[in-house]
Amino acid sequence: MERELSCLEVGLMAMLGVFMSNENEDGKITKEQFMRIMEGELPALLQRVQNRDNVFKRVDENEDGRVDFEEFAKLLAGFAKENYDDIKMYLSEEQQKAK
Ligand SMILES: [Ca+2]
Repeated sequence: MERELSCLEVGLMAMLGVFMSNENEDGKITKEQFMRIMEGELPALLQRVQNRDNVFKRVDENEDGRVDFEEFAKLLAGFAKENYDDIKMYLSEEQQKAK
């Protein structure tokens, strides 16, 4: 029996889908691919940073010059955690607009 995906399932699948559509055969993405994803999918996060190179240095925890899914997921979770209040306000404004 098919059921509709929950909101969080959709969110997780979107996160995985963005990564998977960019990953290479080694299951990782390059710095260039990572920066393209950031520009296209998370422009608000990029706007906040002074030095874009630092974003990559921060996400590439094992310093292999590539981003694996674990590093990518940690970045997104960290972004949500650090910007909890802003995201909450943004979502509530969007909900108001939708009414
Ligand atoms: Ca890495």
